[in-house]
Amino acid sequence: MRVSRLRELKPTILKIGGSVITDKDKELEVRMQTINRLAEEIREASVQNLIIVHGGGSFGHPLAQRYAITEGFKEQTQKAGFSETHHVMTVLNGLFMDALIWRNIPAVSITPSSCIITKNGRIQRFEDAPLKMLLKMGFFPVLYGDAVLDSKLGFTILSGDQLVSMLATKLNAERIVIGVDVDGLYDDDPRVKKTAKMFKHLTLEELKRLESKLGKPTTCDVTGGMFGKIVELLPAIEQGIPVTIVNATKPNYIYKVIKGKKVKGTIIEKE
Ligand code: IP8
Repeated sequence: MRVSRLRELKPTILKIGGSVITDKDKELEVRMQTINRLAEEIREASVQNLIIVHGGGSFGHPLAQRYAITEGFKEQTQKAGFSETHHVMTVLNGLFMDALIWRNIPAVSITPSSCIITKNGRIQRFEDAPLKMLLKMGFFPVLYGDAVLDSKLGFTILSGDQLVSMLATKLNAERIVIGVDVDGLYDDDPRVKKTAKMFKHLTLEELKRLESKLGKPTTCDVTGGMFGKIVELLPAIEQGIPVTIVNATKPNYIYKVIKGKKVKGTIIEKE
């Protein structure tokens, strides 16, 4: 079959937060059971045109913070830190890939640091041909937040959320699903404040008004936690791509949401 004649459906972009697949309180602590369960849910949902992006959790973030990778290249000692940060992300990605591939999911890992260059932390160049071809052929590309080269800073950290937003706008995605470790988007951190209220539905305008009130991260997260996540998604929402935020630590939530079924969570739409 000619590749040019293969499917051209709009993709769904699924982000699995680092706090779901790792224990953010313990460095390099993977939650393998959760990864296996999520892989099982993705297999059972058997959807087409899915791009998966995962975060760094207790793999990428502590190292990135220790070596100040986000701030850019200032001294030679950071070089080992850049390599280590990128390496631990490939290790976490490998564990995720194991879980997907051994379940016969045609997932293929795309290493962001090999196809993306940022400028002052924002994506400047992205070689998207392999990703587009993988999608056309029915593979599931899997990407992740990574330590990447930066044309102004030397290097920096690229969050999975900036990646999700860029992919969604570039490929005009059908929707974005964000799997986190809380039930949705709250007006305060629900793990700290019991009175925090969850939003079921928000329009772009409502979200912009709320921006300043969204919770700042309480554990080590060099890319801004929930606040950073949502701000990154604004361009995609502006383009009319809906975002659903759900609790991926709860069994079957990811399965249901990618199947298009209703689950508890926050939906953010342009209007
Ligand atoms: O967890 C950051 O990605 P995120 C990845 O999606 C690293 O913010 C290397 C810290």
